[in-house]
Amino acid sequence: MKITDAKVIVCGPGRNFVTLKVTTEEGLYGLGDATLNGRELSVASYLKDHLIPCLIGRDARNIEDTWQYFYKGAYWRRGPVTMTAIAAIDTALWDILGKSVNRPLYQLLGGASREGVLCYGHASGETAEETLAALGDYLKQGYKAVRLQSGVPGLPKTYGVGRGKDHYEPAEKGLPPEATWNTEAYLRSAPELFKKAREKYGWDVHLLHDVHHRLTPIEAARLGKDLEPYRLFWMEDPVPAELQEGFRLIRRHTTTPIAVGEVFNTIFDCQQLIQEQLIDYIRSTVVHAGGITHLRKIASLAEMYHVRTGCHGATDLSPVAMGAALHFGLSVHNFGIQEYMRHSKETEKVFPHAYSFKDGYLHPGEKPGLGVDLDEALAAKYPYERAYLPVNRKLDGTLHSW
Ligand code: CS2
Ligand code: MG
Repeated sequence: MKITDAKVIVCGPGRNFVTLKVTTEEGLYGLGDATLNGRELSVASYLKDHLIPCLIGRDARNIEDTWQYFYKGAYWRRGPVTMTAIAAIDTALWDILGKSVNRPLYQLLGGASREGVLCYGHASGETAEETLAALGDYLKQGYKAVRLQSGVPGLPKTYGVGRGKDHYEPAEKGLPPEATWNTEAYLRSAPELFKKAREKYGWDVHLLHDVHHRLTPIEAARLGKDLEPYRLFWMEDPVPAELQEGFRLIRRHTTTPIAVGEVFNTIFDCQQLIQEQLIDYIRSTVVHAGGITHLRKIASLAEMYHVRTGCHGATDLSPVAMGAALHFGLSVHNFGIQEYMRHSKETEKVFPHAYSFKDGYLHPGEKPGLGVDLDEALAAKYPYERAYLPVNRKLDGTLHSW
């Protein structure tokens, strides 16, 4: 099953995406998401200029060897651009394998371990009241788990709020927008939001929150303690996670579950967090952590330490990544939850897919491989336009994690 062609399709239906399409001598093709929000063209070039010349002629069935070839073969290892490029190749090869035996991918990963993939939506609003109204909408749609993000009093805008009811798109065309941040105002307002949510909607819905890398460990410990009465499903990215041991301090002070990992790209970024049980959910994804092959290895390590998966699923991960995540999530034993930030209508049209949502659960469908396609003619109608994620500054102008 020789690979005879591989091409990179860059398009912008609602937001920018990079997709790899690999074709074999039998005419089978597989897709891989290669989107890295704000740095899309770096991955496109890494694939086009460096990896694809070495991919042509390889046997598409040798997925593990191809992974090792591009990981070890680069000499310069790890990093989001490298691992997203490798992920795209890996995902495309798994897609081809499923198509070659006419089976949905989850059946090649060990079959279904559950009926459906529990997912969470994103309720947000400028105020707590707006956010709670949005939460009510998600409950009406049948969601069992909802992330709450609200504006911070005194700040013009903040992460996770805005851009439409059903989905949130942080990247903006032009140069990076500048946001402002006030930790003290945030630490006062966030617990209030969840207190009101529990008072209004009770305990039958899982509530999640994304701190988005913005606190110090002691501030995160304080937030975790303040949130304990509201029993969150998780507090996400409480601190920047380069210092894995920093989570020991948070763990000493609070039982609020912790989720980390959407910015990780290899098992080494989370090894200590998992082995010391400093986190409860690992959010690494198919598209940014080296593909299905590597994500399975991360999940296996996590399983040993009671850590469950909670894969990232924002709008900047294409339906190709979502499809792959759902096959993985349906099968992996220590599954936790899958993020489901709905894509725009334009995105859905360019990437027709077999996955579906019902009563708070997603299912990848039964189509061979990933069950996701790319309409290249339609994609060509949505050209790429450079866009950046915001940068964030404290009130005194100090640059801060966004
Ligand atoms: C967020 C993302 O979904 C999440 O948990 O952290 O929206 C993140 O900000 C974007 O994926 C960045 O591109
Ligand atoms: Mg996040």
